[in-house]
Amino acid sequence: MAVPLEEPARIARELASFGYTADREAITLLARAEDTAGALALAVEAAPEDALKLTAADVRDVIEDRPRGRRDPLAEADAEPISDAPSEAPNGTAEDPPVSGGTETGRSRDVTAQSPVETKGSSGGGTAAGEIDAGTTRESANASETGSERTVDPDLRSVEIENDMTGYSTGTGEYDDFVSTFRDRYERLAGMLRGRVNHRNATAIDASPGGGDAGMIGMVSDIRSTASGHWLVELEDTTGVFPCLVMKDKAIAGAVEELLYDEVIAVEGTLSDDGGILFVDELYFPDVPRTYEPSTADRHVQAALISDVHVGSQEFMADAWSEFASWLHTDEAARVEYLLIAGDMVEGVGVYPDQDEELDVVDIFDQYRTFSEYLKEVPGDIEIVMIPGNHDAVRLAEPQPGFDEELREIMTAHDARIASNPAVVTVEGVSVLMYHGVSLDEVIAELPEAKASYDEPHRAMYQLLKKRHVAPQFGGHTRLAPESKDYLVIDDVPDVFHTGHVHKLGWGKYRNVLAVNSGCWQAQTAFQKSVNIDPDAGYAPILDLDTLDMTVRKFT
Ligand code: D5M
Ligand code: FE
Ligand code: ZN
Repeated sequence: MAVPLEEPARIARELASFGYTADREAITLLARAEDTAGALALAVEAAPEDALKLTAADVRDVIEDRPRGRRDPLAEADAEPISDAPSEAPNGTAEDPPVSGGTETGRSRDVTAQSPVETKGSSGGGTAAGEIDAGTTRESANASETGSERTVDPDLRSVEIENDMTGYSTGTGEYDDFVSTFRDRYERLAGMLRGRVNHRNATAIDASPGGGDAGMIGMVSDIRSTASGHWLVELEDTTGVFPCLVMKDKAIAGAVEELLYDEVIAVEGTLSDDGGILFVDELYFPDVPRTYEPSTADRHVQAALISDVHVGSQEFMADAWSEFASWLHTDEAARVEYLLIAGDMVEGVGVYPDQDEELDVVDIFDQYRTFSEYLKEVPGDIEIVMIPGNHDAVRLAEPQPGFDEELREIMTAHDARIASNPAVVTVEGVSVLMYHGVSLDEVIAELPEAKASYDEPHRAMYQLLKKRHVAPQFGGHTRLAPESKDYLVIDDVPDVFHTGHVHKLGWGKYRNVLAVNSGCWQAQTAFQKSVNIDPDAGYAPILDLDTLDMTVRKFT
């Protein structure tokens, strides 16, 4: 009898019901045991009282009927890889390994494996799914090979989190705090632009006589078209505001279409004879240097980049999630050692009008409890990092601090790392800027279709990289919390930019930076139907940290 693919997830769920997570090795061993249920019960009974996670050693103790008791941590570190362990597994198990890669039913499909370039990228999940459909006929891996591949060496791992403002919020909501936030934004973005133009401040330019060259770095405070169809862009710095005119027939007029309020740019040109206006010849964004070279990991290791799980919604795709979690237990996923979740863990309560009609779990804490149960299906040896989104129970205004103690208590089982939105997570040398993505709605609404659309969310992400700010425009969809520092500035160019929120899958490279919008685990809601949002649900982009290539897997 073939062991169904969901076996590992079923085992993980069963363990979860006893309050345990487990290593992949442990689950593999349980799945292979002749009497899985019996072994599971024994393992749970024998597990050290204070343990949250069952290890392979715990399981081996009961399967091999070794004397029970606390394991020796040193012995565990030296434990044999599990390829050597299941000698008791009859040969028959080779045909039904719980860790088979792909199934006949094609529940997990290798949607596409390509290294996108700046100009191409994906064009949304639907199209991408049609491109390559590998994996559906892949043979199951030989059980005797499985163990060695799934050995995880914690010493090789590294996760560092920067720009995490959790616990450092200073804002009181006073006007003065906004002044500091914007001052900080200006200073830091202006610092990136200083080498490009010969900057003089607004007051100095105002005071200078007409004619001659001038350059200025400023925050966009107004954009108007003139009666004759030119663009009047007002730039503000710490000393004042100065009007800059971009003629409609100049090549740079196209750049005006990309401007958002409150972003910081530099311009250069000539002053009008009366000195009252700057005619712009050049316009610069802080941008990513063209020569940017991303860092990569020193070994072949992968990270799954997901977001928008929306547990608690009637549309949460529990089956797809379990397929994904099961796949993580397979050999094919043996190198997936990190799981990054970019916000909207749960559906939340009262996020949108009439949302309660579509709730499966109505209490917010119960939603996190349920989410935590689903998280336990993920192998216990995968490092998880999560940031909040607009549906999560943290303040809505950005930057959003990471989950508070009460929520952490609920989600302790998997020992996930929790950071603010946004945060920079460096995984084995690869820096991943994680941001939930509420500003993407704004970028898509404001910019022309070709520059940003729901079908190509990564293009909207390119705009944020170009502006070196994750949420430039203030006062629209995106709510900003005043802080002494602007945590939304993209100080250092990341190697990977990971967002979610728009529920559309899309990825591509912008000047060598991989931008990934990761889709969702929620089927179309009534609201989304009413506004024609067709979500890409059940996709898991898998990133090779050593090459920055991506493979997208579909789970249904
Ligand atoms: O956002 C999912 C996507 O759908 C995102 O692009 C916003 C949009 N959305 C969803 N519901 C609404 C309502 N009620 N008003 C406006 N925009 C909406 P998520 O954060 O997952 O809800
Ligand atoms: Fe969402
Ligand atoms: Zn969202």
